[in-house]
Amino acid sequence: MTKTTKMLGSDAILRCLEHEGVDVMFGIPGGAILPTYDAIARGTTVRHVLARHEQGAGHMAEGYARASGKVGVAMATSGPGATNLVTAIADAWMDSTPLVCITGQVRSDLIGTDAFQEVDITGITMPIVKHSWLVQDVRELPAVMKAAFHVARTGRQGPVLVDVAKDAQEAEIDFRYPDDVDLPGWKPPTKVHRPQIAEAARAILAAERPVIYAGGGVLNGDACDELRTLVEAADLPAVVTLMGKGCLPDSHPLNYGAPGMHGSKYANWALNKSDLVIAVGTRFDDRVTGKLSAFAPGARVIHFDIDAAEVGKIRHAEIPVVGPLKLALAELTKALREGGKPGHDAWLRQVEEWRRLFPYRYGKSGTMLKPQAAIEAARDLAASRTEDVLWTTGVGQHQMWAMQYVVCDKPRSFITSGGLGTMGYGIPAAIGAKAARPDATVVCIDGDGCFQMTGQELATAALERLPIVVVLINNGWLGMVRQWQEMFYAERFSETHLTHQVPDYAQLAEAYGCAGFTVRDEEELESALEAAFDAGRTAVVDVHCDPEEKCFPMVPAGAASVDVLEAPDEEGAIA
Ligand SMILES: Cc1ncc(C[n+]2csc(CCOP(=O)(O)OP(=O)(O)O)c2C)c(N)n1
Repeated sequence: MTKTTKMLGSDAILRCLEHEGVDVMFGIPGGAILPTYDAIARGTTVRHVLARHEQGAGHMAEGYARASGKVGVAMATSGPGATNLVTAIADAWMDSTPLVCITGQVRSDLIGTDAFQEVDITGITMPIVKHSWLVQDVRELPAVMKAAFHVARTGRQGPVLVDVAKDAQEAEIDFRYPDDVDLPGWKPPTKVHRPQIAEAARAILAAERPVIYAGGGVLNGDACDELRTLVEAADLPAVVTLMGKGCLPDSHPLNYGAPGMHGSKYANWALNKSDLVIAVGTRFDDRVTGKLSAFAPGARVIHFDIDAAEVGKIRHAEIPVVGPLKLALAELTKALREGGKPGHDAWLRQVEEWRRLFPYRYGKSGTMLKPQAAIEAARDLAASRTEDVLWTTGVGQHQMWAMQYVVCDKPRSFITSGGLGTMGYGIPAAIGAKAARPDATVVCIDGDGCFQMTGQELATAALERLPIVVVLINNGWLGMVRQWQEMFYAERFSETHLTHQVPDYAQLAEAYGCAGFTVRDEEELESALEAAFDAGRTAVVDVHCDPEEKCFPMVPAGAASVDVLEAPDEEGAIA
């Protein structure tokens, strides 16, 4: 008989986290989770980072997970604490980010009575978790916690929820952490089907215009080295989605960057004019495909994914390959090497020519600083100081400009909210990333609208000594919405004006114990950024930017993604 130790359920939760190798968790206490916070006071090796809002705690756990490759842990109380976590859980669900969220629940005899701070959080989150548990019997806790981590990190990763009744936290248990999980219904694939690999290799060797379309699954599947080897072995041009950024070095000559609504014309053309799309860990999101019936009309599709449910969900795959990407890509490279040299040189020259003809560009004239220039300056300054930079973003124009202009040559160096598009993601995700990788320089490219959703987490960054640099692209507007109103709603700017001045972000930063800088023109930019990078504490650089600058290229919603609107030329004409 293996040894057990008598303890309270609350202590058992922490022992489970320790067994899982968790070093940091993020949360806020409250009534129903108080016993577990009391256990934290009794002692644990897990560092607890006190957030200012549970949404922040959730995004911190996400940032931690994406920066480290480990499971992120967030903790909250019942009722409003739990509902405040919902946005982060949904975000993690959409972007396949592994999270274990632990919430306190009211006492089991009160469940269903509309007790104070009771919500059915397992019910509320049902469609946005991989799995959830409501623990009312303390004896279930160790197996549930073991299963929670297993489900979050295996197969297609994602969030799980463990809701623990207060009396279960207070009850005594003979604790032993199980060695194995017993989940007969959860069997993610561990192998790939060899004949499918052989067919994929034949298709690639026969193709005239093949293109790799790589997504966030490559990062989650730890298959970045294998992707690079494949790309180089078969000279395959690759486009990489927003969520995949960094899975292949941005500066690799065969990396053509992001396709989609604000991707380059050359990436969209490479994808749409190909005769073979090799999709790897990506899900044919509507922001990439545009009008689906017009997407890559002449292409056959090979679709590699760990999740069988993704294959054929949006676009039929002639050659489906379900299994771990690391293994699948390695096998594919082997098969290709045995099959001879692919002959698509003319296609490679064509794609390269498109890149030469249609680079990302923006007009530099005008009196106000261009947001792209601010991002380029932050990128160049960061690169001149260290190779270990992690970028996070909010959601909006600044996010798309960050995608276009930041260069990420390492996996897990670009952390953003893709699927849910959650404004306010950037600052807390940066704090979580800093907790995961304390030696890295963590820079959040944020928007002024986004900043105001989760900016209170600057207090967390300051007091928990998790210094980040926030480069605030302050255009005084909810810029991305303004852009749509200008282009598609006859310039009726309905409820999108924020102003550059309120709040005064530099003063706000100082009020939170951070360094604050305001940049009103180009001359001030470099010195302010330098001072922020050198501050030795969290710093906010409030960069007042041109409110009228629009994000191009752009594929209007519902248009074919081959029909890319380029930035206006110097005469102002949109091509
Ligand atoms: C929580 C949330 N609310 C609303 C939106 C819709 N939305 C998308 S981008 C955007 C504007 C973002 O403004 P800002 O942070 O200033 O960034 P900018 O586009 O100006 O760079 C809004 C309101 C959203 N994505 N998320």
